[in-house]
Amino acid sequence: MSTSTTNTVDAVDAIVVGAGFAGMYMLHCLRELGLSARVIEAGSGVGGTWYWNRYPGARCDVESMQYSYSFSDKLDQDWEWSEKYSPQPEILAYANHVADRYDLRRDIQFNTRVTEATFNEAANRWIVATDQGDRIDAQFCIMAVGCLSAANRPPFDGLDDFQGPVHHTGEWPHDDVDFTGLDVAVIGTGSSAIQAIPIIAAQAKSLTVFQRTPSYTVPAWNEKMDPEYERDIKEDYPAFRAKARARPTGFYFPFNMESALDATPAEREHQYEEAWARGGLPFLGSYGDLLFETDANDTIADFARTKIRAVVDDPATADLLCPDNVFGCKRLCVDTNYYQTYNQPHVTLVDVSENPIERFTTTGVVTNGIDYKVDTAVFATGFAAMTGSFDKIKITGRDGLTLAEKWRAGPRTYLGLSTVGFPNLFMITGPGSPSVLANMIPSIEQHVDWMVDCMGHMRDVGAATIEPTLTYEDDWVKHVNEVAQVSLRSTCSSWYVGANIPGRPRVFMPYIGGFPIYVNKCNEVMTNNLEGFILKGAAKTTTAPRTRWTERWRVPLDMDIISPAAIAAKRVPVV
Ligand code: NA7
Repeated sequence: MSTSTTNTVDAVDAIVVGAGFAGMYMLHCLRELGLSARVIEAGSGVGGTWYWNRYPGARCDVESMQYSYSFSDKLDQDWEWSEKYSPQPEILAYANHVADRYDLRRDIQFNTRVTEATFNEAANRWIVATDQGDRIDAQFCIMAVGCLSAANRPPFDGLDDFQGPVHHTGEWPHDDVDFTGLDVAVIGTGSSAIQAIPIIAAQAKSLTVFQRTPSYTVPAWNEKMDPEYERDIKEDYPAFRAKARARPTGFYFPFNMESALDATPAEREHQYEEAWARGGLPFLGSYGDLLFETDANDTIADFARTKIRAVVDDPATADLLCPDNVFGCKRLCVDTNYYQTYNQPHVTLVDVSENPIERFTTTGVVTNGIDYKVDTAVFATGFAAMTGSFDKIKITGRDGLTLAEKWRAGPRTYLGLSTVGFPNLFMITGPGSPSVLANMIPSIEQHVDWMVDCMGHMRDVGAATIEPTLTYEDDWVKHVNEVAQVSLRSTCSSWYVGANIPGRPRVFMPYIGGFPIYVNKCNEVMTNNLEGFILKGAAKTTTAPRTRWTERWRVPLDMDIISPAAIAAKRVPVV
């Protein structure tokens, strides 16, 4: 579909905002359900996060065999990943393959940004407006806008006067950016920076990294895909998927339920060494209580700091790189040669924790009175997570209430799927769902499957709108907050709580209770005739929803790991 410049109102059953993995799968399912749909996408291609984050070294931190759609065994069998952890171009190629394979592009309008979505109460329909002048009328408005899609660009003084190019990792140019022979600044040391820094350092004449808070990072030990491993999984991919879905993280890895504090120092050392040698996010599964007990967490944090000091030659730089906060409180990073990079003579680490970046000059970055001369700057400064992508659109529900107003003190949803006052507005991996704390693609599929069954049910019973009740929404928000308090994760200033952006309310946004518990809850709500939701206009309210899509989420759970006893004993792996 080409970009429209008309002002006529088009009508479809569902409008989907975003053509990342969420919007693509939603479109595929809507078609199967027999609903008409249009997807609006700001980029010129599909892939969402993997379309925008093209920075050097961008790579998924969930293993390739687990980071893909699971809805088609044929797709699972046909696609081949080349590495243990997929690089961004390969994930984007996969997204394009899916778009071609299911002929998705004909219902996606690219290069178009949704600016407003307004619920018309008289008609029970949404009117969606775009920056290309479109006005689209739809029964359902489905937000597939991504959790990390609104780039945070700190408004440093003097930035407009800086003569060199400035690139944000999350809005990276499509043309190659060549740092050869240049003096480069990288601002930020989160996941994106940690992936990009070793690659940029290999090209640049000099690299100055401005660090406000050091991150913990575990080596990926990335390698070519082991054909035997791939063959084993593909022999029974559905069983492997089921095993992964039964894990709190939505992906499978070895997890030790024991307490770190019950082990002797020698046992712990052995356990951490083994887990470090396996690398990646599963390192956090070394013990069951690492994210619950500060004393337990101290043991893994000490181990990680020892590893940093063993690699980094200069003790002062090593000290700066050693975090002093809870291990895994902020999102754990996964790297290739990050710490080694600081042993190169042309790489400098500048601490801006106490003396923030004051300003940009035409030729540099000033902090603590020192002007660091650079030709170009990379902002690896993260995102307004979870709600930032909603904030970019003026969303108006019943009684003229905007979503931004409703969420002023923090997002409020029922199951992260929908919110009171905004009938027929669905959110894929919205705040209040496991989303970023679980494997994103299964999280997306589970949400979409639930929504498609829900929309199918509405059609079956002739309902015009669906909306949660305030009581159920309040109870869910309370539960999300209570569970978050159990974990040490709620204690630090991460993007999980919105604290990385000045002025945002501090609320732990994702649901930390674990993917299987959450999925069970969604299944239960569906089985109980959409408990907690009000359907209006339905002719036959007693008909139970058919569960054509959600059925595949009724998997046996790994009760050792997610049982109430495990939760009470604070032994739940969260990544
Ligand atoms: P992150 O993890 O939010 O990292 C952003 C980094 O930028 C972090 O080190 C911030 O320091 C730093 N930052 C932000 N603003 C400033 C200012 N004003 N001055 C100096 N430094 C600043 O984003 P990423 O893109 O790396 O990763 C996001 C997720 O993508 C990641 O967790 C994975 O799930 C994939 P701070 O820590 O706030 O002090």
